Amino acid sequence: MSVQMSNMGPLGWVTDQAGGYRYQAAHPVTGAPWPAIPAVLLDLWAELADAETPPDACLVNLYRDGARMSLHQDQDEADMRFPVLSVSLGDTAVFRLGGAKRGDPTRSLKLNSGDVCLLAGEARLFFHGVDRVLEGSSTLIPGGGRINLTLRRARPA
Ligand SMILES: O=C(O)CCC(=O)C(=O)O
Ligand SMILES: [Mn+2]
Repeated sequence: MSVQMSNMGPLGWVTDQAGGYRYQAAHPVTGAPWPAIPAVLLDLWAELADAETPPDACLVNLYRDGARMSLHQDQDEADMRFPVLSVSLGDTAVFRLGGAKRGDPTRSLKLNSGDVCLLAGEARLFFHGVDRVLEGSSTLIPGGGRINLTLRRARPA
């Protein structure tokens, strides 16, 4: 995967050759807990995703140098009734959204800095990915690129 990743919140989504993809409470290299999810993101989740149950994971993706993300479903969470909410910052992403099956038709849409994407209901398990990032389309991120913050409820409520 060409995207650089970190996390905020009680759980982080990590991967390595030994363990594959998983949620865990500590940074895989340092063993340190992840920093807290900022209040502004918790408020956004309460408003748009779920008013009662907070997210327990916020993935931080950094796209630079032609990084992209292939078409996939978010399915490592315990309860799919909780939506996936993400905030785009910095360079514009060319986002691809399909359907519930890999072969379903897809559409392309741009996610600009400040855009919020909510995968909820039927769309919770829709295939999606990032075809490319339009380098230099924003000056927000020092050093350039795009940051995507993805809030999820990984464990049961
Ligand atoms: O960067 C994005 O907009 C999507 C990220 C994503 O789908 C993921 O991290 O699972
Ligand atoms: Mn995803």
